[in-house]
Order: sequence, then structure tokens, then C-alpha cells
Amino acid sequence: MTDRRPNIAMILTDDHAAHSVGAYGSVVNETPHLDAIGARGVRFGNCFATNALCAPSRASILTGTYSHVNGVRTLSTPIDASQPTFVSQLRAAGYRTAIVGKWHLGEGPGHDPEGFDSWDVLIDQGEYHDPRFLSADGLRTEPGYATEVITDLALRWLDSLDGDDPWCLLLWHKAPHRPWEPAPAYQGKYSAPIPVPETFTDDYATRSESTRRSTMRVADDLNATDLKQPVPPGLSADEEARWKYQRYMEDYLACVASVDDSVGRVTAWLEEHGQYDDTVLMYTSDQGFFLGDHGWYDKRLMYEESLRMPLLLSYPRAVGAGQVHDGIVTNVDFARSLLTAAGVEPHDRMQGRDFWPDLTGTDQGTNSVPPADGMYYRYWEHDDGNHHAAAHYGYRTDRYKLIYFYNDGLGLPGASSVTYPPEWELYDLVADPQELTNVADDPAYTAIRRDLEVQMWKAQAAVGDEPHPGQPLPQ
Ligand code: SGN
Ligand code: CA
Repeated sequence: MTDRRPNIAMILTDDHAAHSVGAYGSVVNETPHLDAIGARGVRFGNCFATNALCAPSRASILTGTYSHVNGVRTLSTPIDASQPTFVSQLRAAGYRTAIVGKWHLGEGPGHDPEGFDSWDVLIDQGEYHDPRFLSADGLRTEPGYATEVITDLALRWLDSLDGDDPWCLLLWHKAPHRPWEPAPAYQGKYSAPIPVPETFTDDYATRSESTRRSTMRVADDLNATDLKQPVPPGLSADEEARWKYQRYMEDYLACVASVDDSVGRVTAWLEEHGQYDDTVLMYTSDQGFFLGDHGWYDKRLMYEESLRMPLLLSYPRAVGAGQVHDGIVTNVDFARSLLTAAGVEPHDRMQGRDFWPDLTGTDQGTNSVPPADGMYYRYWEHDDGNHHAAAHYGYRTDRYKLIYFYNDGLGLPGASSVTYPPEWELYDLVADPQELTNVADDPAYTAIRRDLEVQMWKAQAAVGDEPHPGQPLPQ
């Protein structure tokens, strides 16, 4: 251990699924610079987003609170940026702080970044080419490719720092978000056939109607902007779906290739300046993404590919190399954990569990906070008018996942007057890791489901959220 306060460099991407990271066993690409962070520190095997959507996840990461506490439930609920964040707390403790890249938490007074010495952020979703940036000095356009420009600006800020006070940098990329526009150098890098996931032809046979109604199918819902080329004539339906998958993945993975380069540049900067060992270097994404899994792209739904976040972290000064952390952690836990790393007391309202002692302890007994039994999830948007994903909440343990689609949309953003009956899904992640068989109404799982309903209800209450008015309380 050391008395020295670590620097913190959090590289966050947008929609980067763990199964397109080498360290997570990707079969579709390689990410050597990302993997190196995990090899030099920790790979988290079970990190989850508590609301798998961009703005809500970012708000949870910053404030260490759930969506119903920080108010950012959906993409159309801008943040109250005066809330305490781990960054504002670090700054108050003497850290130099900056954010560069995608913010997507609203614009204008009260919503622009607060708690940063320097902020330089993309407008709204941001652009891949010649992106516009907003800073305290106003709006400007930066020529170039977003992933490279954001990295340049971040390293320029690091270069500008003098003295020994620690720093905290949020380097938040747009990539690999839709519409998946690669850097010119990586056009064509993935033109060889990309393996189609086993669940690509999921027929949704036992799933809820809520799930089936969502429109994010590779076969049906990718548009001309996404595909960038006309669909070749004469293909069968199955061939066309696979052609679209290939087109989608070529661009998505090429965007990831630039992200890997960016991570390599940050790593090199830290090494060249002798700061790698004294920096908590984190790589993560705001949530996961469907890469043709279950026939989909996008996220929102509580299935594994969307729920799971890659999380790789190194800090050689205090965290042993080559660790795998398999306990359940969430994006809400980041704020507390990073503050502990910096020796700063977290703000009272911060929720989640401090996982820092899990990483630095010499044995398993050093964290006085027991591992989480499960994680509570809530996706609040009720039909965004595009992907039509229904609001739901759920609970995931190491073995099971229970999901409740309440479906009447009471008081929810985007709710239409059309209502559907509430629906449950339950997956046994050991017997059915691909989540293909909903066993919510299988008599063999009656007792398990009842127990999970109670656990979910308790977890919901523990974080200060309430059941939807339509939900029957567990017996
Ligand atoms: C855009 C995308 C959607 C995506 C949302 C949310 N459509 O609206 O596909 O789900 O962003 O993404 S696009 O055609 O405009 O690209 S998030 O990362 O901000 O949550
Ligand atoms: Ca996102």
C-alpha cells in the first residue's frame, strides 16, 4: 500500500459489449491494449449496468446513485449537474479534474458538466467526423475522427498539468455507438466473414410479448444510414439478415479498433511519464450491446449482452496483476470505490457497494462489506418511439434472472394509451446461459420464482425505489 493518492483515468466507451473485448473471450476481434489493462490488474467478470442506457448509466457512474435518485431515468431527462459526484468530491480534495468526449447528459446551465477544472464535450450524441465540442469557451468544430480527436484533447490536458497534485481524467468516447462510422484507416479491416452468434435466429418462442414487440432486429430494423450500402438483390430472407449482420459488425468492430488504439496511446503516455503505476486506469462502457445476439442490435433489455459492462482496471501500486473479480458489481459502485482508492470519504447519498477492498486486500476477508447477492435493474423508458422496448425491472443473482414488464406505462415517459398485461420472465443462467427458455411459468421453478420476487422486492426497497403500482406484491 502507499500513502500517495492515485491519479484516475476512466476511459468509457459507448455501447461496447464485453463479448467484443479479447479479455472477455471475444471470437470476433482482438483488443490487445484493453486486454493489457486487465492483465496488469483486474478483469471484472460480472459488472452490470443498473439501467442499460447511455445517459442513465453515466449519471449513475458519476453520482454513485440509481436512476430514481439522480433523476436521469431516460435519454430525455437531463442531469441536475449540481449533484455531488465522485469527480466533484475529488476536486474538493485537491485533484485536478477534466472530462473530454461524450457527455450526453443535457446541455445549458444546470446541465453542462460541473465539478471539472476543464470540460470539453461532444454535443448531444456527438459526431464521428469533424465533431463539434462544447466547452466553457463555447462551441467549436474539431477536424478529424472523434475517437482520435478525443484522445488528442485528453492527452493535451494531461500534458498541460504541472506539479504533483493527483488528477482525474474522464475520457469518454462516442465510439462504438450507432451509426458505427469507422476511421478511414480501418475501413475494410473486418471484411472476412464474422461468425454469427448462436442465438442469431432466436425465435422468441417462450419470451414475453414485450420483448417481441421491441424493434431492434438486425434483419428488420437497421436502416440505410446504418448499412451504408444497398442490400444486394436476390438474397433470401436468411441471407439478407446475415448480410446485414456482417455489414453492421464490420463497422462496429472497426470503431472498436480505434478505441483500442486510443487506449494504447493513453497507456503509452502514462508509461512515458512514469505515471502508470500511480494511476487507476479503468476501461469500461456505459452498458453492453447486442451483437446479433437473439437477432438484435442495441441494448435496453435486461439480457446478458446488454446488461453486462466490460470493466478492466489496473493500479500496480496497490492492486495485484492478473486478478479476476467474479463478484457482482454495478456502475453505481464505481463512485464509492474510486473515492476509497483516493482516500476520500464518499458523499452520504452515494449508494452501491465499495469494491475497492476486494482488489487491494491480501486475503478475501478484508472487505467488511459482503459481496452483493444480486443486482437490481430498472429500465425506465417506456417505448422510445424507435426501439419500442418496454419499461421493466428485474433482479439478477449469480444463478437466476427475474424480469417484470409492467406494461401499463403509468406515468412513464413515452407511454402511449395502449396497454398490455404485465408479464414475467425468469431465466436459469446455469441451465440456460443463453437465456433462451423463459421458465417464469414452469412449475419446477415456482418456489424459486417466489423467492426471487421477495429478493427483488427487498433489493428495490433497499435502494429506495418502489414497485410499479400494478405489480402484485410477493406472497
Ligand atoms: C440513438 C440511436 C438508437 C440508440 C439511442 C440511445 N439511433 O437514438 O439506436 O438506442 O441513440 O443510445 S440513431 O439512429 O440516432 O443512431 S444511447 O447510447 O444514447 O443510450
Ligand atoms: Ca450507450
